[in-house]
Amino acid sequence: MNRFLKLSLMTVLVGVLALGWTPGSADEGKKESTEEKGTEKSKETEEPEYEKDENGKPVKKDVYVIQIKDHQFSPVRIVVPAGEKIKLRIENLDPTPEEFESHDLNREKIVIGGGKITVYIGPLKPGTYKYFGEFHEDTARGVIIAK
Ligand SMILES: [Cu+2]
Repeated sequence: MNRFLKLSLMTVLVGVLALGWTPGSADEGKKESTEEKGTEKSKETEEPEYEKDENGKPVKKDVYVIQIKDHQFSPVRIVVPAGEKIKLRIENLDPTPEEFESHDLNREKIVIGGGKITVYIGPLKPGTYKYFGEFHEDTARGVIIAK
């Protein structure tokens, strides 16, 4: 993405922030994901739940959470099922913005400081897919392995 576009996006995001985003949502996000997993477990015997992605295609409700802290991704390596649409949630615990970017997955999306985004990927062929944080490329690197 070019610098000008990035700056414009950031300005819009800061505007949204000023209008009503409340701090501490990174923490809430973590709780939420724990609860989701808990719910999921109690429904183990039922059919898997689906929701729709931005194109209206069904995607499994499981969420894979990747956090950014000190300009590093955690976990650095996640394993996801091949052949399925995957929902990723990227949570930025740093106060500075980062851009989740992957040439292998053809995705790039900014995460504001303290914010979180959802990225849908797949269905993936089995293999290793690299991603990085474009704003801190030296330290922010990770892989998604589809099996
Ligand atoms: Cu970019």
